[in-house]
Amino acid sequence: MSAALIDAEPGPIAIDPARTALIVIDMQRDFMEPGGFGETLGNDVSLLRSAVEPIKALLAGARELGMLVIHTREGHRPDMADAPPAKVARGAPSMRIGDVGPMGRILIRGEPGHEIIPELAPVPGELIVDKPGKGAFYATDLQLVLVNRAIDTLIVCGVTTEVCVHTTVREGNDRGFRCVVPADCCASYFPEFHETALRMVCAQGGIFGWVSDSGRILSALS
Ligand code: C5J
Repeated sequence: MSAALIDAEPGPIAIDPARTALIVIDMQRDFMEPGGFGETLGNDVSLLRSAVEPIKALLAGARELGMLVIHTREGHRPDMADAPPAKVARGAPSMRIGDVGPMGRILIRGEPGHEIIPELAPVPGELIVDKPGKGAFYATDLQLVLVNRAIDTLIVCGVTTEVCVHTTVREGNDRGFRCVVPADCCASYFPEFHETALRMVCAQGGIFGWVSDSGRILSALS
């Protein structure tokens, strides 16, 4: 299909689906399920569930159109060589990164907790970007992948809104990508942070990008 006009804040944005990537951030068991990284930090992981069905719908629409779909996972090498000591030492969690929990070692690649939840599992051909930080561009090949595919627009969703989604949007915006955030496809352990983070994206004429939702994006793409 040619250009699609998405209703969004602060105003509509025309996208070319062939030059748009859907980036699903960190929908991993470690953030979504009891016993993972998110819960060790004292969070109620059930607050993130609201994003699952809207992301599933957006994924289905993107797959139908043949859009580029990229999933990210936050985590570290088993030897933790890429885990900054300052990150591992941070706070007073019940278990630290690398400790053994009910879903294997916390936030470590290859462990069950590091996997994307089954409802949103990547299908063959979709890219997975493993990242050691909060932003999906930092210490990954994401920018190279996007440039090689002539992508100019990113639809960025996942968890959590104010941490990894926001960091990725900021990184993408600085690299010249137009970033659209579907509000209902993001979630936070802190609902007030979710709301504020979304407002920050589209304030000041869209200082970091656009905010829309799965329904408006899917109707533009249909
Ligand atoms: C966090 C993330 N919240 N994926 N990671 O530590 O947002």
